[in-house]
Amino acid sequence: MQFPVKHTQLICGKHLLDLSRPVVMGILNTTPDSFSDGGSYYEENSLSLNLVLRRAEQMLEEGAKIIDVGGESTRPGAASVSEQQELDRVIPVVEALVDKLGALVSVDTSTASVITESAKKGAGLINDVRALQREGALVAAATTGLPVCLMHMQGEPNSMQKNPQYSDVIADVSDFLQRRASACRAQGIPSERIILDPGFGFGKTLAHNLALLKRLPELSELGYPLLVGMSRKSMVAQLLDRPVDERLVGSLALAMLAAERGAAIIRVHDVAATVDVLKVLAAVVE
Ligand code: 7PJ
Repeated sequence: MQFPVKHTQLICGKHLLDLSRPVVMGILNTTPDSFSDGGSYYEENSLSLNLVLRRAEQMLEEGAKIIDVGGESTRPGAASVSEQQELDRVIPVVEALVDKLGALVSVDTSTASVITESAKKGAGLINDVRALQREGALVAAATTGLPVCLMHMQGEPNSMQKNPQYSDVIADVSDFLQRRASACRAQGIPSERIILDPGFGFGKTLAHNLALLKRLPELSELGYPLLVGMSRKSMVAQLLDRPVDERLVGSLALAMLAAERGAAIIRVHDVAATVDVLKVLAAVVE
């Protein structure tokens, strides 16, 4: 096999991202309540830029090519954040990672003002779990000139896991992603700047997640690079019955399977271990 990405180089602001083989995106949540690393960077109830910088630096040393900064927890049942809260959490972090570490920063947001302000501070990629459907988000993203990651989600985070249903999960996800990619192109975002993501765990049962992983090559055929995020998610818990701090091995196995099936960007908490897995895969593929 060969890694299937067609547009092998993505222009992310000042950074050129080489996707000729799969790369790791490290997760950095600035929320106090994310399910896995939530609250890790808080001191006396306020976000510590110093702790954030140390963690980002570690992920870059371990081989992450992108740091994904999020300020709104999307886990089922998470508290909603105001626009101002999200700006307060995300913008100083983007600025610090860009200025102090020279990092390629992706912003995990659905909010137009967060997209615009992050780009001003030097973010290189917009990652939206709502695929730029919130008011103003699509225009804001197009105006930045940055690549966008469009993710599929059924429903909204507070209710999405209640009873997700599809007539054909692959076709439904694929149709949605193609529609959103068309909307982006119509707004002036060229296809070379579009990344797609099936949205593992976002309004999906275990069976849906497994079907999407098994048939990932079909999504890859749409011609856009794919991003996947399964790290420590409940699909690992359902498969292995493990608490969140014991999901590394399951997450690595899923990362390997996704990369082998064509994922270009793997979004994870455990950077060093995932980079090792991808090196092993690349050695076999090339
Ligand atoms: C994803 C994400 C994902 C993309 C989150 C978590 C929940 N962005 N943001 N894909 N998941 N593109 O990390 O468990 O799967 S937040």
